[in-house]
Amino acid sequence: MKKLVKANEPLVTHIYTADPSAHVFEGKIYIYPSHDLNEDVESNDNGDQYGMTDYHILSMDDFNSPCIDNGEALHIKDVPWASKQMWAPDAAFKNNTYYLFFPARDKDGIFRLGVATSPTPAGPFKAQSDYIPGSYSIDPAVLVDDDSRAYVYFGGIWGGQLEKWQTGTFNSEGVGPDKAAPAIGPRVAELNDDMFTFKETPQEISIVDESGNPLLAGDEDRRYFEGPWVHRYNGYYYLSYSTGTTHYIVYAISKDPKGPFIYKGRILNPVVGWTTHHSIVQVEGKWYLFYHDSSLSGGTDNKRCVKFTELTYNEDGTIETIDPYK
Ligand code: FUB
Repeated sequence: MKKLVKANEPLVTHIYTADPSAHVFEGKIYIYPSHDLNEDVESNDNGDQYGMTDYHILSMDDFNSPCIDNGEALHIKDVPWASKQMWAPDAAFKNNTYYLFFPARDKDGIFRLGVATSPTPAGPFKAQSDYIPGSYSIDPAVLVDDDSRAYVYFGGIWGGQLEKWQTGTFNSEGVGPDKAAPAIGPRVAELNDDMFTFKETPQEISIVDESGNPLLAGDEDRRYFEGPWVHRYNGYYYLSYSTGTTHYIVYAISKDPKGPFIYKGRILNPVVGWTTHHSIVQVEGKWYLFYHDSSLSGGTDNKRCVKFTELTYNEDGTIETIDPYK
């Protein structure tokens, strides 16, 4: 008998999983995670310890069912342009097709974003022969809006290389701004109808405080680090992300999918392990946070496990902060 899923417990324990992007497709819950390798690598700020080579898609009929591993959905050997490090993916449905968006390093060691397609949500997925032209950095998250326009949000500093793209082209010597200067923001680009190409040059998203001032690079409790996710609630776009060095998942809201976004608060307190990464999904009228920690490996940064918990909105549209261990 397969074990039923429980809140705040690993969805699966036979493999390490991270960076969960959850969606409801065809009446079931599908989770698109990274597949962490069971290997011992010393951690560094470049993220070399995250050497993933494939994706496995998880699914469950509902929150009273077992979580199924649907097997290998895409391997790096079948991605002609990629060399290593298949990091946080996401999926979207449009044109009667499922699209898997994923980052990996190209043959020059530069992170790019790729797309793969499948007629079914669990795959297997077939990769496009090249990465999205003009794409860079990591952690793509795709929002298909009510009007069917699709936007990809992406980017991460440090190992995610955003510091090296501040001029619009790759500068291997690029460093982050001074602490008192505006922080580097995530990027957004609308996708063309084919979902394989950008409709425009990616724009930097501005995240501001309640007075309209940009969050500063030294404001590590609030500034953007990596792992964007955008969902809609009550007419607002909610952009949530990891603060990296301070290990929070926080959020900011806007009436416009491209921002500026106004910082609102914390969604998730720090988890076991260095990274924190999440997604937010509505299932049968309730809202859920999918996240990961390193509890399954006793705290090893690159051996993580995906979990979920319920997420609560207050009447004013703010989100209650979740403590994952209380
Ligand atoms: O899983 C590799 C990287 O770690 C992801 O791309 C980041 O968001 C962080 O979770």
